[in-house]
Amino acid sequence: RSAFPEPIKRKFPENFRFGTATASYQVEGGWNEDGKGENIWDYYTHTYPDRIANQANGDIACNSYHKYLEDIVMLKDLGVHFYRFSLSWSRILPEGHTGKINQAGVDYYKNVIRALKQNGIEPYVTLYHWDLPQPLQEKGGWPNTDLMVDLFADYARLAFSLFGDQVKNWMTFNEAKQTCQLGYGYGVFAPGVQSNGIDSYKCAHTVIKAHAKAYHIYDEEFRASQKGRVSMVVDTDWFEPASDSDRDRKAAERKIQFNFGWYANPIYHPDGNYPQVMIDRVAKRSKKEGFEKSRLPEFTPEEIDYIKGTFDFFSLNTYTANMVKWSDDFPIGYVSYDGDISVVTYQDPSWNSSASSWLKVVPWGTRKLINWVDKTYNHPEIVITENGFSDDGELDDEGRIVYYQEYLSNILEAILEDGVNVTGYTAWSLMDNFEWLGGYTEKFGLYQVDFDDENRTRTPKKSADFYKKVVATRCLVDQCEN
Ligand code: GBH
Repeated sequence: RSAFPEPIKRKFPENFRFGTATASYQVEGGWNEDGKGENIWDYYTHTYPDRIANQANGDIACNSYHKYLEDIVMLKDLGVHFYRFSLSWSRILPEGHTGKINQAGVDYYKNVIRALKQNGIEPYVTLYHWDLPQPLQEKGGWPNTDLMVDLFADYARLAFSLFGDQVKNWMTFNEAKQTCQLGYGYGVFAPGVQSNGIDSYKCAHTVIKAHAKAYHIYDEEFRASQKGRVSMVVDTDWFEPASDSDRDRKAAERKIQFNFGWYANPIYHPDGNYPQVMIDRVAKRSKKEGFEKSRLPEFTPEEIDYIKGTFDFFSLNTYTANMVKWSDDFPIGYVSYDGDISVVTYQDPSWNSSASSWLKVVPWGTRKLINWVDKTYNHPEIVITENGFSDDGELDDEGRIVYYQEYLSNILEAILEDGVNVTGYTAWSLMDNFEWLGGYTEKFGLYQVDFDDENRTRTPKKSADFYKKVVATRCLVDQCEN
């Protein structure tokens, strides 16, 4: 036994990639410039301003449409390996279809991608981060499966052909559950349709098919020459059983299957299709409610085969955790996704909070989640495509540093001790931006943005310095000896 303790050396592996992320509507601004079409968030924030904190919108946001070179200087300073951003569909296709291409929009993204590459930063591109062209919403939007699968596939093909020589990591959809359940279920996100447990299921069905079609297009038309990777981002909280009882454990599993398996199973599970518990429960409740068939659409066996396996790596967004308690089935009467699940969730009052009501600091939950994903989906390569913390935007952002330190530490333990294949991490967000219903009141940035200043001046926070050190050393604070 040595008289001295072993030096601590807990490093992220050599091939591990660090990045940071934003999304088009949240940062670009330039909402009607140079031929961009209107999208559902433009329409929603302009038509229902009271639904957003301080009646804010993304008309100007961080003005990245004009200031992208400054953003890239920030990325370069952080030393990140990649930048995850999204394309604004209606900037490229103002009417949503490929019959009309907006060259200025194409040029904008070509410029962004070129500048990133020149600075040694890999572009990770999301095709859809919630900003559907408004003309497509007027034709029914995502619940209109027949319309949307092909239109999305056309858009994806165009993006691969325009940018795929430079872009090697593609994500089709970001967190489709937010689009479907918040946008077409509860109706709190754009487009504001309230059809809980009906259109929200149709929306998901469309998105999953559209993703699969885009993946096959990449496979058949682009993979050989472009040699990139395609994935779909699925998000979830970790769900911890409220007790060791069988019932609470069953409830927590049911919750994660509805919340996450809904999208992940058809694509990432070796058997494909929706989770069986979801198929059974929605069918049973639909029948009791008097529907002729299940509100959950069915995939044919051919569709199940076509969809399963349409990924090159697993993209996972996660921020927080919830406790889950068993409940008897909610009474029949109000048709809803929540009734289909019938569990009770809550967050422990002892968990540290953030500026967002839903976001509590629960780092151990992320370690459990990535282990669950690893086990459930047969050990895929996992890239954490979003993780982060909100506050009021202060430069001395100790809360964010603690969050990143603790979450990254748990991810590192999952890699080194549990053997989970996590190969990348993405901090949400590069800079403060338009936080959807929260407007500019919940700040997630490593960089502060002054939204009262016409210049949208960016200033690094303390956490930017912290993240920069982690990226450079592959080590967390006090976990390596120098
Ligand atoms: C991500 O969603 C998004 O991808 C990103 O755009 C966003 O900025 C980031 O997280 C931070 O929120 O109480 O009805 O308003 C994370 C999942 C979904 C969590 C929406 C908060 C609020 C629902 N988020 N949810 S509601």
